[in-house]
Amino acid sequence: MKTLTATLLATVALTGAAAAQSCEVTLRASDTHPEGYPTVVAVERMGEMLTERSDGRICVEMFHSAQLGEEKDTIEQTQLGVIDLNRVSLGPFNNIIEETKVFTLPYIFRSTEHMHQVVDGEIGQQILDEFQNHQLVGLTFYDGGSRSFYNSQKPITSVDDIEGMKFRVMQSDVFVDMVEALGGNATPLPYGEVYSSIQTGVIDGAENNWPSYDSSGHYEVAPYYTLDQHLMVPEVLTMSQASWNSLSEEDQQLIREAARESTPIMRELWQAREAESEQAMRDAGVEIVAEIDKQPFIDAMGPVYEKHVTSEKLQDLVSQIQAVE
Ligand code: BDP
Repeated sequence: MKTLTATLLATVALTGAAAAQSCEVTLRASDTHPEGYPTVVAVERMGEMLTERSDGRICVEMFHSAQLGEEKDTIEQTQLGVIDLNRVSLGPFNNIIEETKVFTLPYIFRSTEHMHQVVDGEIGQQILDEFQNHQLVGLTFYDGGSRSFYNSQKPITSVDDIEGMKFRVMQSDVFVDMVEALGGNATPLPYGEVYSSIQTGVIDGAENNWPSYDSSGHYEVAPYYTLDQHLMVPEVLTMSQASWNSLSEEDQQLIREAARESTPIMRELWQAREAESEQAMRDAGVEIVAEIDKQPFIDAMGPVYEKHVTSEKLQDLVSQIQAVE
């Protein structure tokens, strides 16, 4: 009896140990956002799908809150294979993968629906395919909402108010030129430096969507938010090509599918979070300029398109995007 119990216990212990160690592949995932943010949750869900579908062989370990670094650095780390999965804004890819610029041009998308049509369709796939030429695999797009200006100084009610103001932008020349076309001064900075830069007056403000404005706490130091919605920058889930190449074709397929399936999950979470954050900002006393004539903002963007949409390839992509209903 004693022996039997011992054997049983040993078996249970072994099974337990085996289960704990059964992840043959652990994919390290990076995100700048905190726990609970829609992008973070979506990648975690993707990890759960992968673990289940691979009978426990593939796991995803999420490093949220920029634990692995700011986006520009994590992109390099992903190209090197130090980070396996990386969820980032398309913005910091502009200076690396030229084609990504077309999705980050000011006012390129007419609505969320238009953006979904484009990124979910052939043009989206074409942009994802471009990552292959840069040691990366483009897996799927997530939503990034609309980005608007906020600042510490005053309510912006027209383009004229931007004159001479200093705004942080993501590290991409497209956004530097965008702010300059509006008469402001642009400072490209990593996301994590924005709060203190506003607080110390190095910059007057920045621009982002409701959930980021909320979760970063930027509203505490920049309580004037103007809904000009100049950008709708999709976010992208990428994988290191080095990590990708080390997997079997079957596992690559599992990853592709789980990534794709995480997009509708993300979008649902995003929709809810956008509304929640907007309400939280109103409750926090942010002064919101919601009624603003966007046409002068749109009209000012000509030089940005002229400077960045230069090759025939990009011109063609822009026309294709505009033609999508
Ligand atoms: C947020 C994006 C995040 C960017 C951040 C930024 O989700 O990926 O890092 O903006 O402004 O909306 O840098």
